[in-house]
Amino acid sequence: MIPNLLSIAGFDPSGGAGVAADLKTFAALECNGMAAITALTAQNTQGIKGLHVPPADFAAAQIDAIFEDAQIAAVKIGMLACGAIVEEVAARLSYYTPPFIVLDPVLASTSGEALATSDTAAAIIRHLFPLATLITPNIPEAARLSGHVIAPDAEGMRRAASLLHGRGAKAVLITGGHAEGATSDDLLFDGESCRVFSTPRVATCNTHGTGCTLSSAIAAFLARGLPLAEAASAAKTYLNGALAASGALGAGHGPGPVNHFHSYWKH
Ligand code: PXL
Repeated sequence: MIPNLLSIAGFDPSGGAGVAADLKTFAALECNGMAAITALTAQNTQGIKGLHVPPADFAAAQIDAIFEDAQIAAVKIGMLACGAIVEEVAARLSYYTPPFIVLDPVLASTSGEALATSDTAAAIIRHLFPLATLITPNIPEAARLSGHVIAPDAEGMRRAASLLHGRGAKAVLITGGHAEGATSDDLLFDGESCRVFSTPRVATCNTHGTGCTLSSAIAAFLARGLPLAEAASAAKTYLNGALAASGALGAGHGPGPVNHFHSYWKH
């Protein structure tokens, strides 16, 4: 059976980030995608123009509609917009207990615009850290969630992972896109050991939605039966290919999307 995956995230009309990126990633990795939308953004590749957040009980109603009808193999969580939605999502997932939950703790857009109210980070730590199989913060998100300054280097990433594990996350993948160097290194810490996944850094400005794509790819590989470290490694390889092929897409004037279907689209 093809696994069903659920993305709980925001909508980006330019298709580069949020549920659109998640659904493309699920499809490219041979999973059947579904989505519960927690926020509508008005945005293009150049920035966010507006934000509409539905009532938290409407986010919950979408999640109920899916779980009442389908067997879900894994959930990916992205933008949640406010503490009330975090609490509803946590309550619904505690009730339905899907096998895997990959949490990308989105607090701001790639260009730094706020995508969540100030109560969101604390609510994520309190209500979602205990439920998540894995959290996938980048360095700025790890700094916000840990309350510490995190150096954008290997030592800083190790410290961030340990701090967030100490705050209740079962496993932490700190993504290294914001660090520097010839390689992009992601660090996985499961409370016992650390592993680093390294790919050559791709020289492109088409990095919109990379965090969404990586976390969705990990959810897809977990649903397909890979152990956590193998799923993180395979997801990084997939994202690297999507970044390397992103130049073929001319989606706007700002930082564009990655090419999710790079291994299928040959013409
Ligand atoms: O990349 C983070 C992100 C997540 N979700 C939505 C977004 C963005 C960044 O712009 O728009 C909906």
